[in-house]
Amino acid sequence: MEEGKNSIEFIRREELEKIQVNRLKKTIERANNSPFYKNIFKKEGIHPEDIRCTDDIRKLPFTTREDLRENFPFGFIALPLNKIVRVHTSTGTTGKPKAIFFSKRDVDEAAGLIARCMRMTGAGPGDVFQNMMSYGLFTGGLVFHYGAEKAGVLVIPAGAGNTEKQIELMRDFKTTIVHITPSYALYLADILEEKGIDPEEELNLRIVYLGAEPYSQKTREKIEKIYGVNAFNCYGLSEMNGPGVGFECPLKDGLHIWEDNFILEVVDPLTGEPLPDGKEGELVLTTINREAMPIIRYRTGDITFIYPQVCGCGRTHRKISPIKGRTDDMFIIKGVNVFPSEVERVLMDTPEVARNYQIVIERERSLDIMRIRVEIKKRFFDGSLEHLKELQEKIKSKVKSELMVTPRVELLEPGTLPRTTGKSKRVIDKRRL
Ligand code: DLL
Repeated sequence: MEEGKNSIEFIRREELEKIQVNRLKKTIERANNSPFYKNIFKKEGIHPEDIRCTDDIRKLPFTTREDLRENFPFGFIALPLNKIVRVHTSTGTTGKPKAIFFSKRDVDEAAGLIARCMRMTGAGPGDVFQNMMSYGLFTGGLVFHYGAEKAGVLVIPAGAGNTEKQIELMRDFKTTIVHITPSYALYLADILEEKGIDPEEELNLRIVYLGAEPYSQKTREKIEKIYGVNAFNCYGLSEMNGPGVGFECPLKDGLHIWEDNFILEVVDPLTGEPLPDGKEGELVLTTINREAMPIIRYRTGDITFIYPQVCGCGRTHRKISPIKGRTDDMFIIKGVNVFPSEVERVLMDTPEVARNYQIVIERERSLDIMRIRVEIKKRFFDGSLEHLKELQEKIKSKVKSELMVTPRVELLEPGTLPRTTGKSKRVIDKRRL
């Protein structure tokens, strides 16, 4: 694969479209070998020749999480089992997991995309990369690991957790890049602070990849400041290989989706109708370069929009905005739609706030109430009661004016809320318990 301006990243749109149409046709042929799609294609009379341009994708039906669950474990595989070399799973909060299968080529192609993302952010031979994502069925560990090796960096397969060891590894091997969830990055910062280690002075970090959960721009800035690094947003989901589906370029304004591997759509979550660029809706993705388990028009549940303009970096693959949240994370308080990430944005913009928070939704006499439990910096917590009351009011009115919902605010001492080394659980919806 050529690198630099002649690489696939900078390909002309017309050429990219041609690749997409050819690969989409091939995907339909392949998918026809899986029990799930064979049945649907037969019922709906779908053939590869129906595809003449990328918009023809709209002739194909959506695939949902329920489809994956109902056809667990082998209903989507399009290759014989003896051609499949790996499985990852993703568990939702309820029910059966989703199983995602990879052929040898799929493993290699997924790694190629990660390597592409890493190079795009300036990583390469000479870098020491510590992967602080969990290894095992979760894709954040292994899938990223293979890609990092392909990018030629020295990989430390640290996995998530075991914070003391992480710090030791970072110091011993002079780690320059880490891949971590934003919540773990903040937790790690707490531990470093407790130990009196100044991350900017005493560690060698220059890049942090933050992904696997939604977070606000303010949280990114906080992490960049604490560690003295450049932090890049990394988006992905197990169903589409795992990490590296969308990744920020050095301009850090939106995430490029690698359109030679995925066809990108944003639809109205209620009607499924395609939305124009710039309009926020649900991201729908189709794999067009996978053989073991093609997935067509997958309803990701993630809320974003496609950037209407071409990126200043010159890459022609379109960008999406950072994921605001999932359709099923959104909660409605007195008729107002609220995403946890919006609450986070307000909190992280408040200087007195420390690094951890939780949103509790409860019902009181048939009214929905949002309670924000937020840790504040020690020196403010130890301040006068009067100041605490003022701060409580300040947060309350900021949330009210930005989100149009009046919350109850509980101020907590740092370290009160549970901390996580993986994906955090920010919302406790007591109405559903
Ligand atoms: O979280 C894959 C991954 C690993 C991505 C490491 C990035 C880094 P799942 O466990 O299947 O896979 O969860 C996928 O997590 O649909 C989003 O809702 C959310 N998500 C992932 N990355 C981001 C991100 C991995 N950068 C689900 N921003 C997705 C916001 C994210 N949400």
